[in-house]
Amino acid sequence: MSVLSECRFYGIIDLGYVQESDITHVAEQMIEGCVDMIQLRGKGKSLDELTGYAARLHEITARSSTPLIVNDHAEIASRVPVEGVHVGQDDDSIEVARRKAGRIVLIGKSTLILDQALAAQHEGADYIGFGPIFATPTKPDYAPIGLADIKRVHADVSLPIFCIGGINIGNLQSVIDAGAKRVVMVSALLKAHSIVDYARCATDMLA
Ligand code: TZP
Ligand code: MG
Repeated sequence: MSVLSECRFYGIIDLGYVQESDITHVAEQMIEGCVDMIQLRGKGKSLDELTGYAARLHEITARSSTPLIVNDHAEIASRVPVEGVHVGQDDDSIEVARRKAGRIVLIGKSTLILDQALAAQHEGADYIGFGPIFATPTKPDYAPIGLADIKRVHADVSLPIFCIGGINIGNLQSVIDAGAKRVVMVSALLKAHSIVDYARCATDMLA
């Protein structure tokens, strides 16, 4: 598995943007573009559906040892050899997610403010998402937090921190300049004319 500490660019395959029939092709393009880590996010999909998608994706990601993380449902990790699970503030606790996975996996947690980031570290997360930094159609109900706290969260939290939310190639430099070392992209990457080229550009900027 790629070492989490070396992962800088995290791509999410969100089924709100990608047809189920395209997920493996999208994963292949992300990997060709040097995405370090991939998440499967499928709001509203059943556990059985997501388990099937995760199994298909893992056949692809395993070839390049790209960690595959599943969103929300730790049970999937007990059925498919994914490398990790991502939970939000309203999902299972990290302890419960670890129990449901039933084996050692990476667990990431979404955080919106510094206190949540510190709490996630205390709770035993392996990494955190921090944001939404900018307004995003992918999570429209959340107010963006802006760039101001990025330096502070990096000073106070020792886990890998992935800034997320409304990030694209056009604003990525401002996020890096604000102190980010790692970012997540969803819609910008998935809607790119060439996922491969877009990912390569982002990974170059984060190198
Ligand atoms: N968590 C915080 S913002 C966000 C998630 C899942 C959505 C990010 O999506 P996009 O399209 O990169 O703004
Ligand atoms: Mg969630």
